[in-house]
Amino acid sequence: MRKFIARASATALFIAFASVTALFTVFTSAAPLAPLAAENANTIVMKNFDFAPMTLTVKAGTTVTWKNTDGEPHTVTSDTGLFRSGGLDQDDKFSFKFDKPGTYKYVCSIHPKMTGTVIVQ
Ligand SMILES: [Cu+2]
Repeated sequence: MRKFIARASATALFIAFASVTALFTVFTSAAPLAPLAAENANTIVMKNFDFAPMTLTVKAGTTVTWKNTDGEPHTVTSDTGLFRSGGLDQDDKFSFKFDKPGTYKYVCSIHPKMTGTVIVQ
């Protein structure tokens, strides 16, 4: 009898847990996430002394935005001089519109090991 009760309460616990999980999934997968993803699609984040993603592929005419999340200043400096952000402090942003197809390499001029590439199709 005790064994049965233990099993029954384990089952009840599992069902309760599953219901909560299902509800949580329903609420967290609601529509508001979609616009956020679209907004971030052409954003490159500077984090832990890296550009993320290191390579971003976009269509011609796209404006790419960089955002520095580090406590250290970074820059977005094109290898060819096409664009140059100047120093970006934490939470600062820089945007550039890529009109022509090509491969655009850039670095952080303060930390030259930080490199990134934008591929415009
Ligand atoms: Cu840097």
